[in-house]
Amino acid sequence: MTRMLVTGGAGFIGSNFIRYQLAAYPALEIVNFDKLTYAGNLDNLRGIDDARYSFVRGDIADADAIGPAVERCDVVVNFAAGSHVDRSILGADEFIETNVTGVYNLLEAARRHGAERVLLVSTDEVYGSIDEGSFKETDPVGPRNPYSASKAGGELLGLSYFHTFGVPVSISRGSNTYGPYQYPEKVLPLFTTNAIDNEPLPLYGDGRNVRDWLYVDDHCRGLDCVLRHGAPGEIYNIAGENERENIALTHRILELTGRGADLIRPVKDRPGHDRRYSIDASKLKALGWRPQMDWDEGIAATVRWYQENEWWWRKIKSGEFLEYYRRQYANR
Ligand code: NAD
Ligand code: TDX
Repeated sequence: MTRMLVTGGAGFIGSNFIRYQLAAYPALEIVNFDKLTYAGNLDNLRGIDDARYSFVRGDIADADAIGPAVERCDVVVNFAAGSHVDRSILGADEFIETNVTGVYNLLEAARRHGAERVLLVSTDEVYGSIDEGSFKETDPVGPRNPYSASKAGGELLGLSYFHTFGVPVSISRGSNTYGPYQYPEKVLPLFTTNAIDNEPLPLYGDGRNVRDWLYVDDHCRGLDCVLRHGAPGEIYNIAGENERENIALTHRILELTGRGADLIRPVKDRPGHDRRYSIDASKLKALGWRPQMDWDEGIAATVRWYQENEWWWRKIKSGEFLEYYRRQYANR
């Protein structure tokens, strides 16, 4: 593996992954191919000054653009996606375009070029909700919102390209990820930055939905383990092993920002809101990976990062974001 194409590398997890790979593998070259949608942000990569790293602006849904980028590389890691459930409920067009058609274009290019490995970065949400126990990779998918359905569609195409054409596709299913550089539409950075500004925290429904929180560095190490030790045609869960109710997460953010519970604003629930996500990561753990970040330390470090990096999120929380925020939360 000498040259890696990272698609969607200007987003949250992709940018953390690029930093990690450049630091861990001195001989590796990385091409970051990103459309720079509202969620793509070159500030996420600020400070990377390395001849082994290059950026190409492009759309994976454009077959003519992604083909040559895939040809330049040996390995493809796809992060590019519409990634926010609430936006997929407001309108799913871009989710189908990127998460299904875009992934299809990547697979076609990888098939033509004979790529060494394709890693499709996917999500625990494809399983749907589980009241008790944890999903294993052998369980059927049951996505319940347009975002997760589009991610499941991309995955299934990937597996079909493995079985039909022998394209060496692996799939990862990560839990809710948190850490620096996460776009503040997702609950953790949204609530943290709202709390810093003494603004209400819009908590959906009864606040008892459960998510499994995975620190971004643990997610990146998990992806690296799948790439280097996982098998083509296989799926790997990447769990944080750290399940929390949203209300508990909210109180922790308030504590860390020195705000009171009066900022909590219960609002109408998300349609089709999955109650609980839980995955079993035994398969990846058997390859030597495990989540390392302790929750108390991880959430404290993350909240501190948003407190210390207002330069990063204040720009974002103006412009397009305000329009989205009004649409999503006004009169809710
Ligand atoms: P993000 O929204 O922060 O970043 C997505 C990136 O993809 C952005 O840089 C955007 O510009 C780019 N992009 C979007 N459409 C594109 C297109 N058509 N062509 C090229 N680039 C495009 O997302 P994230 O939270 O970093 O998630 C990355 C991946 O990980 C996604 O595939 C997501 O489904 C998956 N995932 C996310 C989480 C999570 O909690 N955030 C958990 C599990 C899996
Ligand atoms: O304003 C909010 N209020 C609220 O109560 C928002 C934005 C969210 N929530 C709740 C909904 C969920 O139960 O918080 C929980 C987390 O919500 P999100 O941050 O939107 O994440 P989620 O819907 O769980 O999906 C995330 O995890 C899986 C990522 O966005 C996906 O990209 C990933 O695949």
